[in-house]
Amino acid sequence: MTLQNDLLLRAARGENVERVPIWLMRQAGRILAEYRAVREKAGSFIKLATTPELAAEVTIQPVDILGVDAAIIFSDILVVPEAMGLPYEMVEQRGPVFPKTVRNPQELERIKVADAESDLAYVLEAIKIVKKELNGRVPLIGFAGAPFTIFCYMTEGRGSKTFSIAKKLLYADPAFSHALLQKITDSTIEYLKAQVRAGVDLVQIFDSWAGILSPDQYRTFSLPYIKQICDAVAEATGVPITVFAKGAFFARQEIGQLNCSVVGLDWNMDAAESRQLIPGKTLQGNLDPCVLYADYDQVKAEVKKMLQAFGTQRYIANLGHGVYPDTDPEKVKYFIQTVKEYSV
Ligand code: 1CP
Repeated sequence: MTLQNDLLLRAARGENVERVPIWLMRQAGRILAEYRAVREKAGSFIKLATTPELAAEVTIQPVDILGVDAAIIFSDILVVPEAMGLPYEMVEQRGPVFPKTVRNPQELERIKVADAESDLAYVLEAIKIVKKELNGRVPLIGFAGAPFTIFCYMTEGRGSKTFSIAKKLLYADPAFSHALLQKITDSTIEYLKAQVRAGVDLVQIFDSWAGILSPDQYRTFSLPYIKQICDAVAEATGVPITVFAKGAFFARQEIGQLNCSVVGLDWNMDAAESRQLIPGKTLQGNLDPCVLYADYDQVKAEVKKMLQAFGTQRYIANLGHGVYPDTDPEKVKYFIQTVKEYSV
């Protein structure tokens, strides 16, 4: 099916656009009262994420309500460890927790490479429903966590500011670490390929914890696995791939050389410097989500500054990380409208 609004895909491929496309990381989520109502009905985050009709409903909400130029499938990066044999719980006000972790070769033995078509069938089903219901209005983004970020949760068992248990393993047992990272990578490649077969138009890899690694460690434990994913998914599917490595300002040049079309930036990364370090790719980002707590005039001023810095071609407007849950949805709408208005 041809898309009515393919701005995001054209920008990702480096084709000309008549205005800058925009979407928001975490757009399908707690900022919307309409999301909270569906989540209430589902009973829990996990129930919502594993019920394809409901996951599809909250995926489409931001397209209708906020006017974004893409939908992102409502799911979580943690469905991959779950499919590998490590179930998680979503604890209210605290976030995800894994009752069991993987910290040694014996525990690794019990972890399998996920079979996307069976273990993650509910996500693939949600994708099919969304594609049908979107009916070509905007593209649908699929996603997965980068192997290192998934490794963090599988070893640590929960969120952390430092992920020192995960990082300790990189130093103490590199062979184990590489073996676990490879199993996650193999699972992720198959999962992203399955998402494309189910209908997603492009995919994003979230390396949310990239910034806790030193440049050397990043080159050893994260980049090679993202590279495997980009190479395999690009070859098998041809869809544009976005790599978003939060905090990895030090690795921009190397990320820019990956087999991907788009590089996501956080707000610590300067636009002009990033253009220089990442030639020939589309950039995505990078407004500080806290700007959306400021007044309307300040939001407008920051948007104009961002558009001036990135230009209108080879650029996808977004925040530098997910939108914070207590952001006023009216401010989010204003952000989106302002990008649309000032980028033509
Ligand atoms: O109560 C709830 O509704 C749970 C909140 C929530 C939501 C809405 C979680 C728990 N996950 C999600 C959905 C989600 N997660 C999406 C949906 C699509 C969209 O963007 O609109 C996506 C893309 C993710 C990805 C995700 N999950 C990442 C990578 C992106 C990022 O923000 O860096 C990470 C790190 C997670 C783990 C996770 N899931 C949920 C929480 C609170 C966390 C972070 C845990 C931590 O603090 O370490």
